[in-house]
Amino acid sequence: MQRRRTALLSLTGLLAAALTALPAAPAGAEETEQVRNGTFDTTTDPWWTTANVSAALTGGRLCADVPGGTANRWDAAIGQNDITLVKGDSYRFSFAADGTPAGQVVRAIVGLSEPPYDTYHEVTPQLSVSGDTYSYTFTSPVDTTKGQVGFQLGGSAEPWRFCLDDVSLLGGVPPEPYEPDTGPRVRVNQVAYLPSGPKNATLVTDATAKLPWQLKSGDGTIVARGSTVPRGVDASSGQNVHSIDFGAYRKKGTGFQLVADGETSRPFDIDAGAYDRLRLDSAKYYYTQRSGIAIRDDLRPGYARPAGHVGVAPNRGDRDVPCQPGVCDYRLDVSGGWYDAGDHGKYVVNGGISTWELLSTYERARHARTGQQDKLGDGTLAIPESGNQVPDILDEARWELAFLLRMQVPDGKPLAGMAHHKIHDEQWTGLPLMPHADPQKRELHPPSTAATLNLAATAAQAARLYRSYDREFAARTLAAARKAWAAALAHPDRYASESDGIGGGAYPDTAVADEFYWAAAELYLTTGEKQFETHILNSPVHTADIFGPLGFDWARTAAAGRLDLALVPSALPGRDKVRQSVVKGADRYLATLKAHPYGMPYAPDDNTYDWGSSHQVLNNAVVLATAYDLTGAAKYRDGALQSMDYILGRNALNISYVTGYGEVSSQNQHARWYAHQLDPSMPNPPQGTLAGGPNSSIQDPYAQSKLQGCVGQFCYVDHIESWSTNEHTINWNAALVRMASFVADQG
Ligand code: 9MR
Repeated sequence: MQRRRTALLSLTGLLAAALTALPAAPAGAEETEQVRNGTFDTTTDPWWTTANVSAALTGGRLCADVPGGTANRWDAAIGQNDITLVKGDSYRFSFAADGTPAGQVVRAIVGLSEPPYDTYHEVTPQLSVSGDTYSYTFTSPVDTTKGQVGFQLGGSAEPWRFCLDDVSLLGGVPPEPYEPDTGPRVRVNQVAYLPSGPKNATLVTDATAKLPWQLKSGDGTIVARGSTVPRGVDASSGQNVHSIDFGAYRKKGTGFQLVADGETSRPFDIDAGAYDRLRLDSAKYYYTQRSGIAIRDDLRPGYARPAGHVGVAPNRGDRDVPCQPGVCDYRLDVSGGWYDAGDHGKYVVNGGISTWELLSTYERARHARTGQQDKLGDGTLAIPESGNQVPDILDEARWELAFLLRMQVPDGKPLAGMAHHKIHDEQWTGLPLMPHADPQKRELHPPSTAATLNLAATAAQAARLYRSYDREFAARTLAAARKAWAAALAHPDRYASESDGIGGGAYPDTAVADEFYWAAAELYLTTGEKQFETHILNSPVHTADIFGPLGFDWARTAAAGRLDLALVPSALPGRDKVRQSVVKGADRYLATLKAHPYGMPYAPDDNTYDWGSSHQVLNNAVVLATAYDLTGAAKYRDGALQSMDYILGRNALNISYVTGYGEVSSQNQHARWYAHQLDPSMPNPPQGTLAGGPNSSIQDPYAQSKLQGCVGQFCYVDHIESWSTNEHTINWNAALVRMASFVADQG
């Protein structure tokens, strides 16, 4: 798909912490007020209210009675339209407000007054009874004369009173420079290194000659020393850096710190225990993503919620869902499955790769020398099915598989056997919004070849993995996979439209040779049949060099087939070559990692970090881990282990991208029901949730207002509004489950 690329600054000197070269306010720019009558001296014009809000002048302010019992913030609102915004200009948005009784919140936005009602800036402060003044600066990502300043007041159970004054949107103000707090310049894995594993760190410094370093144990004793290795300017961050290798130290302990250049790192452990926890937490993430079932507080304290999309008002439910107009004449029960991410959409493309990576975590454990199957076995994940004698990881994946099966076009209908690409809301919803409170109409989108092959691949894989637990389910999945395969062959070029991105993500993919290859591989490994073997051997994908810098993901699925053909025993002719191709791919990632002063197996072309880069780092590490599983060579294992350091804090921002792991971690991921940053009564994402991570294209307005000109690793901000750098998704967490399991197994 075409992506807009931002021009990257080329930085030569040291940029220790700062990153952004923000455009200065144009010389002589005048500050101009965009809001009319923000002071309410004699009238409330031209402000409007929704019909359920009664507003009037009260002592030179606007005061409003807000009804209780509305569902969404925007169900009761006050606003002003026809606001002009200029792309790239900075604005100061300020107002004074109070709310009675205490505890009420207002969602104050600057956005578009017409569909699709984009929001360019939003805040949701909790109001006091005595009143406060609020002020924020942001940069407009668009040119429009249809802007809106809005105060959204809905969502409260009880009626309340809101008063407003001195509303201002001042154009031509200088942009507020954004400087992330990157803490100490010694960058480490803030969670843990394995006692027997590699131990590397990165020092940000302007020194060009080597420097001494010391390792301190929890009680402050110096337990090891050495010298840094100067590495010059790192392209991925623009920083001058040194690397530190303290792998010779192998004793277990907690609270270690690394000291160099007068800086002391954040603390870390030398111990494998954290990875046992991370394996479980990253896999537990899926239960709270489930649609169609109430989340139990006894299983996830603090995360209980009613079942989403089961047809209880205001939900319209996923049990009887029509197609988009003109797409089909039937309705389907497509309840269940996992919500994709921070949104309420459910997508077969993306559901597929996510299911595959969870199943492959389980399957790897069965075949690899260090695999420990019981670690995600029955009773490990605290899910409703725990105790049913089936490994919990299989129970969790089955929740999604059941949904994928429901997305298949029924017999007798046009395109029977294909899978609908996705089901989601008719329009994008705002944040926060609990799944059960989503009032939107839900629709099935057209079947696609890619979705059909995602179904074929995962259902075929399921057939071999569930056979010993549930023969009937295994037979059902295999039959569905065969049917999907035949339907994809009959309709090999039905592509999801790139522009079908209203109300949900598009997940467009017009290159499906890799999905055909993956599905053939899974069907072959399950059945051993000649027809699938022939497809594999004739596919150009089989011998193509598929281990590129960005790694595999929902759109690039060839690796899913290749890794399974390499790892799962079969009689495939030329299987040795398949295994060698994985090792060759791993050699390349190892070379990238060795050349990288932050020790990452990830160096995208033009330093353009992709959407969800943190999972791409992990998926490249999966190739390294698989090379270790195939060969037993320690260098691949060490490469895979070292990749985890970047995710857990050894990076330019000094942040762990996994919630709850490390002293400073991502915690405000874009999420409709973990929206703590917008509504203090809601939780943050559960521990073990991976953030998408740096994304050079910064597609969302919030990131655009903070990160213009960012370099690689710096294109990230831990803010709920930054959906292009800071979302969480089922496919990204699957890569974390896969790697956390591998690392834990090496302990
Ligand atoms: O992860 C997806 C990324 O690779 C795409 O470039 C992007 C645009 O199509 O969409 C991302 O996926 C989002 C999906 O469309 C909707 N749910 C949230 C996903 C993560 O942001």
